[in-house]
Amino acid sequence: MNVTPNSNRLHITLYGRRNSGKSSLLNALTGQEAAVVSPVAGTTTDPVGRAMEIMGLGPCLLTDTPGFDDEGQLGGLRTRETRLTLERADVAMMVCTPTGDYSGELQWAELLRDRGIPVLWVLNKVDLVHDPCQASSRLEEACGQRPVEVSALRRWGIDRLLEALRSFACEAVADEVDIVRHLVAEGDTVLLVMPQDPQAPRGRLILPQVQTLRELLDARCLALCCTVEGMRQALSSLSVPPKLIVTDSQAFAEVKACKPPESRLTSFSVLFARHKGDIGYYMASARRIDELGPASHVLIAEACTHAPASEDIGRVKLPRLLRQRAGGELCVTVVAGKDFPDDLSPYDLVIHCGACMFNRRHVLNRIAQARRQGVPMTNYGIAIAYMKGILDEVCV
Ligand SMILES: Nc1nc2c(ncn2[C@@H]2O[C@H](COP(=O)(O)OP(=O)(O)O)[C@@H](O)[C@H]2O)c(=O)[nH]1
Ligand SMILES: [Mg+2]
Repeated sequence: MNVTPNSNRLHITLYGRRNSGKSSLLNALTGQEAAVVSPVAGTTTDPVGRAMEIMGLGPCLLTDTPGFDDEGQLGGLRTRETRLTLERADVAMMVCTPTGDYSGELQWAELLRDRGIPVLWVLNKVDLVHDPCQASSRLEEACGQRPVEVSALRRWGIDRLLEALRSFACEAVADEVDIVRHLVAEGDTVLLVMPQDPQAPRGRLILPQVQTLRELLDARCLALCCTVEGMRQALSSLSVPPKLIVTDSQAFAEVKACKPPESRLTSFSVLFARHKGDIGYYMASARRIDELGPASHVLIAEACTHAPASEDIGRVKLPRLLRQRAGGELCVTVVAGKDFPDDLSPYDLVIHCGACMFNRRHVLNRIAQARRQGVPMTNYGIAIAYMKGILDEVCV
């Protein structure tokens, strides 16, 4: 896999009125004519993401949105799409022009503030005014932040904007959580048990394995990889037992049975539940599985709308395990993609997929929603680990 998936990119989203120059600015920032630009209000009809590397920030996803002031029935639908991007934006850019009273921008900024999304204010179209400084001051008075002055059309101020974005976004990046680093020290040996069964993709490793390996190398650890069958041989090739063993959950019992007592044990799903979500809430919520009975209602939420592999976990394996536990036909509802309900109160438990297609912010927003509504929420890996009795035996 040579390309960073969007879920691992910092999500920077451009908001503003129609015609403020959001699409033009996206093109100027990425140096591509990726987004359609026109003087016709409402040209951008869907949020469009463009991947780019920003020096000092790393892999980013810049998202262009339809104007938040879009009108009519179609406009309403577009605004709804724009609203949905609020769930995954790490950083927002508010694209303004020198004219207008900024009341719409301020209202939108309020929504961003409610969600804790930092907003970088940008004053576009400064080529149209005699005194950009005065125009900036007027916007600053309204929004309380000195905007970055640019002209997307003439490509003025783009480097300055990237510089501002770099320092500004560091706040959001600091929020990132490591995968395995917190469990190891420099020089530790770590054994990774990775079954390569027929479900594994051909010719490559899956992303959690690759990412874990990369972090171990960055942490100056020695990483030794093996399959379940090769584990004993791997252990005997070492002069001291590994500090940590990370296994695929499905091999947990076998790995536990032959692990040296000194080695700590964890699983990829547990590491990624922590990396991607709120492990404390997930673990506490998984214990609520014990309270489920035949009258309970469980919501299973998948990030992807078409993922055959997770489909059979979400639609077959998990419901079966839950029904066995609950001792009856408990009600299971499966939703996918954007169809996560606003109201979670009908459910006794939410079980989310591993969300490899979502960024951390998106998952945390869903967890925050469940928390606010007093509904327990866990994920596939943690729920299965709990039902298999693994959860109390792993280090997190
Ligand atoms: N003069 C000037 N026009 C611009 C600038 N940026 C965008 N425009 C024009 O404004 C119109 C709307 O731009 P667009 O990027 O489609 O706006 P969006 O609706 O916010 O995506 C187009 O005609 C652009 O050429 C700028 O910096 N200066
Ligand atoms: Mg546009």
